[in-house]
Amino acid sequence: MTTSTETARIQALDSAHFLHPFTDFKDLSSRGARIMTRGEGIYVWDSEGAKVLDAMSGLWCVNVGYGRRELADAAHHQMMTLPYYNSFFQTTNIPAVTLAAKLAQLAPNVGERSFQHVFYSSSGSESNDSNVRMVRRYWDLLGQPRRKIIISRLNAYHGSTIAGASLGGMSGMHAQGDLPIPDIKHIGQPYYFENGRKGETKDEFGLRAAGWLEEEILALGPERVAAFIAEPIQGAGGVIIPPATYWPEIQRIVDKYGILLISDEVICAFGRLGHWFGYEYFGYKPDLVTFAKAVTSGYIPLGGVMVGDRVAKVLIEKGGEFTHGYTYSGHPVACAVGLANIEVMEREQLPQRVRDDIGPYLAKKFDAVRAHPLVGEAETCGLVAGLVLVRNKATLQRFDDNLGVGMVCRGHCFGNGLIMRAVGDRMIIAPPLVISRAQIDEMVELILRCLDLTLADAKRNAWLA
Ligand code: PXG
Repeated sequence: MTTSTETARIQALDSAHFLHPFTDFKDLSSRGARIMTRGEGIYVWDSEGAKVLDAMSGLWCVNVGYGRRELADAAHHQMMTLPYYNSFFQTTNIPAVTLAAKLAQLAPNVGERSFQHVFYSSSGSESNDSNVRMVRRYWDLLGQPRRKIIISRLNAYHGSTIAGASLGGMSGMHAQGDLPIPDIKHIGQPYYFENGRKGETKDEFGLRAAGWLEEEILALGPERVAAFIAEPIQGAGGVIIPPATYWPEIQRIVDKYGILLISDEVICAFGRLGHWFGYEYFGYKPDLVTFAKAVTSGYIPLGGVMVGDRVAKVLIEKGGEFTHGYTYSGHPVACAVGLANIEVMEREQLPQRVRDDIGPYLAKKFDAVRAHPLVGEAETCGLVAGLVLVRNKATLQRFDDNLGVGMVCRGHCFGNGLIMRAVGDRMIIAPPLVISRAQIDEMVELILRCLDLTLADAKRNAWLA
């Protein structure tokens, strides 16, 4: 713990020198950033000594919780043995090889599609850039160079590099920097609460939303479409859980037109949905799987792409040199931490625990959240959950965007020892997979308290209908 004077000093340095990601610099400078100093289990502490329940696992990544010695020891040991060596010029290193083999073992084979190969990066964004490079190379090598277009979805998040932000469907990001780049198209998202029609069931909507992909393929011409990219559940977009009919229909469509399927699992892999990978939960068959974040539980940057046999065979057999890679592709320290992280997850059976025990427990506890007068819908899947704040529970009328009701709620969370994210009028959580039942109770109580406080504000400001 530091003193308030020390907090003020660090905040002044922060605003003088550190440009934060996705931040209004001037606004942050006027309020001062909260300084996080320590973490243990599912909690973090700030420089004023306040303890906070981190229901976002950092930023969807600290799946094994804070303070795990095994991961720190693995980094220390690897740094003292071989902190770095490149894998460009016919050299390799033991942690990178061992982790690649481990990931290949964990990624379930689906039908004729199996995953034997990994391409490493240091983040989700870079991994999706690698996907664009690999997908285009694949079709070039097959003599179909016109297949360039990658179809994605509005409100998707696929990273913040030029390609990642283009693949993503965030209008605010596209508005800065002339994005998307050419040959990337977007279809609607499978968000029933927003896009479902009156009288339409969730399942009917799921089929209709998947149908937008077929419509887009036909409008563009199937011979121009290279791939479809999607998150199993849209994370940063607000935890949008697709209806059960959505993914099987997407599978039928990509198979019909022979286009590649990229599953961006930067959030959904490594136990979040109760499986090692999100595509297992929904039962579809991707050709490429993006991972990052929880592969190391966020202890050190690491990302990559699981490359399915369909693509790998072509790149390996026909490709010659693939002119793409990063200095830190297969970084030995990051891969050693990844291995230690997966060892912890296996030993503590974290994916199974999410699937069979703590995920269903969270779902049950969320009944109370769903019943809250300010909540129009609340859904969970594994250990992610999202809820939407509404002006009128009976009619499900939503708040005007300009009121910033989500930010009001987030403010109450911030002041009451809970980290819960706001995405517009949706509040979302993704707690560490090690959270106990008692801690889920504590988290849900905090959520309800913050919803009560937000409701009181809404009443006071006459925002309710
Ligand atoms: N794909 C998905 C599905 C992601 O969630 C990325 C790619 C990019 O990963 P990197 O490691 O390059 O950041 C992500 C990252 C939020 C938020 O506000 C979510 C992410 C990143 C920053 C903020 O929820 N996800």
